[in-house]
Amino acid sequence: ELLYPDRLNCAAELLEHADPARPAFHTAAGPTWTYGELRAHVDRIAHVLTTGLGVVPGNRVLLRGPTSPWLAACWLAVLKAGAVAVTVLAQQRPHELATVCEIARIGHALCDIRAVDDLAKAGIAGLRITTYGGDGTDDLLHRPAPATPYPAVDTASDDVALIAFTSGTTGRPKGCMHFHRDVLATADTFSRHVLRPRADDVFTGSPPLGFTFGLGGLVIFPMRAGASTLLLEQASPRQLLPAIAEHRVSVLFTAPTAYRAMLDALEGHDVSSLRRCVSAGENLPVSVWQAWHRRTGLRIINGIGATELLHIFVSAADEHIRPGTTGVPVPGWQARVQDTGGRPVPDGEPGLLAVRGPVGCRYLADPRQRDYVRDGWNITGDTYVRESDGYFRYVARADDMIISAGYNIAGPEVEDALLRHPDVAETAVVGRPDETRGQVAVAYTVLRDGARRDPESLRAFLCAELAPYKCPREFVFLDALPRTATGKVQRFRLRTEGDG
Ligand code: 3SK
Repeated sequence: ELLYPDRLNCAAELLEHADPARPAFHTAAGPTWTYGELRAHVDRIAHVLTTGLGVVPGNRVLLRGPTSPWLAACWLAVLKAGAVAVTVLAQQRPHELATVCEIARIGHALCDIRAVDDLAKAGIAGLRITTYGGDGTDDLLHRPAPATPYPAVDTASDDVALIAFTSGTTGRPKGCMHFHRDVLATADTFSRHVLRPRADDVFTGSPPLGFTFGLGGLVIFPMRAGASTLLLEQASPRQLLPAIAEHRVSVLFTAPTAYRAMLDALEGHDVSSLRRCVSAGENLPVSVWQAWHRRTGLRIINGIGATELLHIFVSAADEHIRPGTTGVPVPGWQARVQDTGGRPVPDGEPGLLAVRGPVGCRYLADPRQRDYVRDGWNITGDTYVRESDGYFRYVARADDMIISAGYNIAGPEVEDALLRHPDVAETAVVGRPDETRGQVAVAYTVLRDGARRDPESLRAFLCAELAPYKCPREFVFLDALPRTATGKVQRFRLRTEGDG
């Protein structure tokens, strides 16, 4: 069991234990910050926030900017000052930002000067915006502040530290409140038991800090271990590969599609420094796991996490990894598969994944809380099978199961097969309403450069791999799949394609 003191400020806890002389953050071009320098920057920002800007404990502060050491320092300073950090994604547009500010009643924003236009355009009444990274005298980093340590605000371990927004794939965004102790709990469960980082590790990855997958993987976990992170503003697969070689990165966090794209570009890149590769955010096709293993010798750590629960709760490490499954409950977590009435279903049968552990879903003023938390279990919205040996195998998002002429078809299984076709770069298989069959499976596919659009060849390939009822009725070719700002495929947009 995780025991934290009643009074706990997680930012102070993350900052205080590392050796001040050791590296904390690297960037592609700029100088490395040591933990001592990071602490000094955080303390300065916390002074400006409280004495200069009048932020008081409990105030909610919006943070917006590309991934950078300054964004991470602002996040730590807000928490150290006892305020609540609300991170948003750089891609979010003015009306989305306005919704977040309205839901979370945000009064202050710290915004990278390069990302301020959309925030200013949102015209949010009562929002005080302070920029960082500019050269004006009112810029956060140029404002006068004492050069003395900032004493962390004595927060309770169950004071809210951050509100993470999830857009889901549709609908009004939901704000998920997380406590100071939750931040440490993610590091003391998934990171401590599965990732097992060392102080000499160098982390990097693509998820933005406004997505808790990135916040955990690139800030919380490395800091908890006294390790360092290469924070990349641009982290496409083609940019990750040379960065891994140049900075001798040892721990990589990215999404399944990025592993697949890196495989195509791997030739000539040295990734021998990697010792841990984590994949989450979407289903990891077994073919991608196998190809990565074949080419690099590394076993990708697959995981399922949720913004509602802050980070990963089912996963497995090293020799415990079983390709094609997500893994087992992370120590500290329990998981089961149940029916819609909350009754556990037998092993081997699909049902809804339900989990409980040190972090729980707490939506901010949202009645959908009742759907997510039932009888003390968090219902993640994923369909899973628990195998008889206790491993959890992903089937589909519960909303994404395709029911066609009485058959249940899991889109990810068909996608996995289609991805083995040499011409296929990306694919999403969804159900489209059909008068006679209820739904039919449609494969939306992005082909590799130069490949010919040949639905018959794809159909023949799939029919050799899968039972005929699982083969899509239709193939639609796209230049790119529609994705959310966090990289998840927006299947609802494909399902309703053509609905006007
Ligand atoms: O939403 C997700 O898929 C996710 C995965 C890992 C960690 C955190 C999150 C939110």
